[in-house]
Amino acid sequence: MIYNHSSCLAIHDLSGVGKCSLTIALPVLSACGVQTAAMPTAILSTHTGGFTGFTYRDLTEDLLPMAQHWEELGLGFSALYSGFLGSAQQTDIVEDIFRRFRQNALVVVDPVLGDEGKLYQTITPQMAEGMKKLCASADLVVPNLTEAAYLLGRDYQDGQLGREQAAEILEGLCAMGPKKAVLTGVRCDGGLGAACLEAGGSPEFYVMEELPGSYHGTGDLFASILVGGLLNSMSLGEACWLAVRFTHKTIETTRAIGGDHRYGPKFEAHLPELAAEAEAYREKKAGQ
Ligand code: PXL
Repeated sequence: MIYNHSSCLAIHDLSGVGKCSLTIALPVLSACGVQTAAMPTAILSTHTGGFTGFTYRDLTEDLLPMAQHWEELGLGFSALYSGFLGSAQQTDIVEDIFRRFRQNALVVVDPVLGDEGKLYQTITPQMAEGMKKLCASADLVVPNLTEAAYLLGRDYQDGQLGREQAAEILEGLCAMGPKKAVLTGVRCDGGLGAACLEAGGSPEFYVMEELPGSYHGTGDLFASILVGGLLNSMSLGEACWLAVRFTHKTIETTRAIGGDHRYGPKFEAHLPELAAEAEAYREKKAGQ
């Protein structure tokens, strides 16, 4: 067995029910062999997508003290990975935390703002504005089409996207600052998946047959697998393909089991396969 020595700082909310954010990032990164530190940006009884009456504890005041304690402990990370933030001030705070820990770390921002053309319930225009700055400080951004439209100040477009349109969005994202971008929820070549670009390179497209319905938490699942793949030394394209395949499998399982999709993707049964693929990749790399 080849041990994975990488570590990640995951900065997302903790929603007690309705898998998303930390309740996806932690198990997925663990399956990929990555040791992960959790920095919760807010604690909620459920996520905000389709639930009402949820509790919401904003942890803005706790983020810097947590980071300072970890600095005192001399901790370092291979990746810093942020997602849903709890308040508008947190975009600046997370940028500061990136500055403190970014030495040798890959900085990944999933700019969690909205989906299907709309902002999530708790996301204010001010937060969306702050997210642009945070994205500019990242090495890699992973927006869906709605988030990319907000970040680039464009109209949201649904439906099939030509390769050229997707490439143009990816170039716009890289022009904001990050050297790498992955666009999710891309419908092209008759399928659904993701497109990725490393600045100066050519865009790559990874799509599979689209399954009907919309599944809450799949963006978080995709981004967490992507980070897990990268922390196993996969290329951006390889990690994208891993994330597309496992997200697709999970949606198949979630559909087969049925029930209320607000409770999140049923990825648990696939974690052993993900762990096996990650380990097989580490072994292959070690043997090269
Ligand atoms: O999956 C994105 C997400 C993360 N965290 C919270 C959310 C959402 C989407 O609705 O509400 C709390």
